[in-house]
Amino acid sequence: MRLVLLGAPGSGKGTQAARLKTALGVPHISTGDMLRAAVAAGTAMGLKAKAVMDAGQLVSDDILLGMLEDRLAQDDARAGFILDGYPRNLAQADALDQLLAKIGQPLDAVIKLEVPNEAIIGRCEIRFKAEGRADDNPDTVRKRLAIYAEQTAPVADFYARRGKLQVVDGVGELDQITIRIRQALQNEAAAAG
Ligand code: B4P
Repeated sequence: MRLVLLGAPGSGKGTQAARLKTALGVPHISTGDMLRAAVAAGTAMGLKAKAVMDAGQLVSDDILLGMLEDRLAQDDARAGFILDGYPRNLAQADALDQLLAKIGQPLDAVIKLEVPNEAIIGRCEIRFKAEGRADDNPDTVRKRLAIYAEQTAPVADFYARRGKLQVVDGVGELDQITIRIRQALQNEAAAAG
């Protein structure tokens, strides 16, 4: 299974990917987690990314593509993957298409988690208080939501035009949302024959 999870920051992509990876038997590849690991390791790239992430902006497409290419080349990704946080703009969507064509691993499904902005701001505020992630600060979350609307929302249209997009309600109990996603994947598989 090669799956992309789309959705606004804080829509629960990472939360759901962590639950789905065992059931689907594929790794959860989160570009946000990879960037945070680079920040924690203090690499040159991590230091550069930190300021951009803390400000709620998107890290450069070149850095992300290189990182993703290396990750997809690892053995465990041969069985497939759940991609969380990538693509975040149309240039990344094009780059992903080309990369997957090059390695002969086209996407099976794209799921978008839909959550109203007010709920997202509330979730991130809870995490900000619990974990102190700078980009969960309410003002920064609003900035991230604006960037999402401007740059990432068109990515959903990009996949919808190809008949690949399934939209799932991301509000409710975690178990319920996981069930909705798995149902959407079954629908996609049935439609693909
Ligand atoms: P990400 O790590 O992708 O951060 P996110 O969007 O906040 O995570 P997600 O949607 O997975 O939400 P989560 O499950 O954690 O990106 C961080 C930054 O990295 C970006 O701003 C950018 O700077 C950079 N970056 C990453 N990828 C990039 C790319 N491709 N290009 C450029 N830059 C990139 O859930 C959020 C919270 O909600 C959690 O606390 C969770 O417990 C809670 N929650 C989840 N589901 C819930 C539910 N159903 N009900 C209530 N709470 C829920």
